[in-house]
Amino acid sequence: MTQAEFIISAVTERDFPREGIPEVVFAGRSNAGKSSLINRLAGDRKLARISAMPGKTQSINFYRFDRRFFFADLPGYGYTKIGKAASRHWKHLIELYFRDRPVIALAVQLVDARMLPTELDLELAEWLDSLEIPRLIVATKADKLSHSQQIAQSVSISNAFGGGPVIFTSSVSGAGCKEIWSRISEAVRNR
Ligand SMILES: Nc1nc2c(ncn2[C@@H]2O[C@H](COP(=O)(O)OP(=O)(O)OP(=O)(O)O)[C@@H](O)[C@H]2O)c(=O)[nH]1
Ligand SMILES: [Mg+2]
Repeated sequence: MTQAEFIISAVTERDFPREGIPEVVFAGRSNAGKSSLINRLAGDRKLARISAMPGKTQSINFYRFDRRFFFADLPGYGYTKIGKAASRHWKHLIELYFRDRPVIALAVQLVDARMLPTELDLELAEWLDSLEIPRLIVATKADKLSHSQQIAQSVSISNAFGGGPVIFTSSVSGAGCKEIWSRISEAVRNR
């Protein structure tokens, strides 16, 4: 696997990369495990910063794999303590990002394997569908559940999103990462 490098922490649309190569975006609630999964997939623990403080990151962090594609780590949503102004800024930035980014090959939507998707998770899924951005549901922190709990949650999470596959993953054990990479490679190839 190729080495990934941090490119930019985008705070306005002017910061978005312009290479025109495909992008895989990681979205989900604050603390869902986006940055941890990116690090695990990249095989580099220090690539994306893991927040001790949820909701602190208000920027979109871009990582590049060779000159072939980007990972975009979105700031998490649903964290109540960030305040109205920051929350507005977040929404605006994300909207700009999704509206005007034809390079997006896949949106990896992360949900905590132990919970049910929230209203915001479902809203995001609907929005991605309306923009015709392909999405992949990934349930994180699978290491916290037994096998039978995973099976039960897999059904509940899938149903909440209106059906479709859910990949269970763990940034601790690496479970599910091979499957996620294969979906990413396919999406990037077909972009
Ligand atoms: N046990 C376990 N813990 C995890 C896993 N993935 C993430 N965590 C923990 O969950 C917390 C949040 O992880 P992050 O990767 O920072 O989550 P995030 O979605 O990037 O959070 P924001 O940047 O605030 O939106 C950290 O304490 C991680 O160590 C996992 O697969 N298993
Ligand atoms: Mg993060």
